[in-house]
Amino acid sequence: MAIASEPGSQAINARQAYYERIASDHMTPLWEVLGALVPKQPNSPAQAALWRYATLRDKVMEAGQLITAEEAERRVLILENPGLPGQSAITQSLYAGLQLILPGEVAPAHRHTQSALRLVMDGAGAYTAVDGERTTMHRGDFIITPSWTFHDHGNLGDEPVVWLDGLDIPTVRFYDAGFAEHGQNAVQKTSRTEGDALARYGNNMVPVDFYQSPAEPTRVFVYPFSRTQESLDKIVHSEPDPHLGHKLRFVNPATGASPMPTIGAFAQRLPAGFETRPYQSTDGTVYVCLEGEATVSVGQQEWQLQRDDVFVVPSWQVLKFHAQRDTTLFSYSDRPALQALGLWREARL
Ligand code: 1HN
Repeated sequence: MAIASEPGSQAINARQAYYERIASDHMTPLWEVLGALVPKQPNSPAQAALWRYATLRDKVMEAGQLITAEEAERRVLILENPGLPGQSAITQSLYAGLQLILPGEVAPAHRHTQSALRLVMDGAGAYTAVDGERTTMHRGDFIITPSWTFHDHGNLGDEPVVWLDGLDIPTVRFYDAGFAEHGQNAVQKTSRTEGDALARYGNNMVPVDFYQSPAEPTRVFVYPFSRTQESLDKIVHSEPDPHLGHKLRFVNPATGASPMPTIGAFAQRLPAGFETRPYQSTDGTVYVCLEGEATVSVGQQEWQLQRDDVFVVPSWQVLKFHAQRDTTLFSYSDRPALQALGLWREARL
């Protein structure tokens, strides 16, 4: 094979002048960017990053003194990836934020094409309503508001309630498919009693004539932490996966697919003393440490995890855990979207 000769300075200057001439016609040479466009492996501009819960809580409580939930519409601090400044993104495809609702407050009803999930972190007495049904939020509950469902939040208790929001905002922005509208009333009227959807669709049965295609979101909009814990507590007595420990994915029970088509969610238990083998996957993933104590390493970074800390693992970065105590992790990622597009890969090292 002939070795390409290096261009002389005259050739370089001629090429540069040519690039400038074609730029005014909105054209640019592929050969200058081909390597970056088609990398040998993912090389995300997103960075591994950790947010300490103590800091998150302090800062969002400060916002509680500066603006009401009603005025803000949603009183949220965005967790912005340090490698993606100004993009309201924690990975290239996903958003994360910490939301606070104070006693007596209402976050008014609206709907949008962006899909959302909540992971309840702190406090009691708040509810989320989704398309006519309320659910009381408990710590560790995983709650969804699928695309185009009306949702509002309220705090009927006497303490601040804080949760993590996960949305597919960058994905919907990428596809230029964002629509939104306000509800008729700030607090939507309820049409079903609390627990109706879980009883109807989330208890090993569905209404007799109910069928869904895999891309349709589940009617189950709350996955109570008590149920998640029950499953993890039972399965820890079996052999853990060497790379993942005991990891379960949340599903639409009617189809077996992800609860929502653009965001997948997972619950994971690492037994005390367990060390995972190195693992990488193309779904950039946001984690919450719900219980326990563990060291996590992501690429060159290493952190000692404390309760409620949030961290992000960008696509293809090598992930390892070492649990000092029984540790429970919640996580969400764009895995179902990548799988639908044939782009999901993992490597077990
Ligand atoms: C939203 O609707 C909520 O409903 C939270 O609580 C965060 C971020 C961007 C767009 C819509 C909510 C959001 C959001």
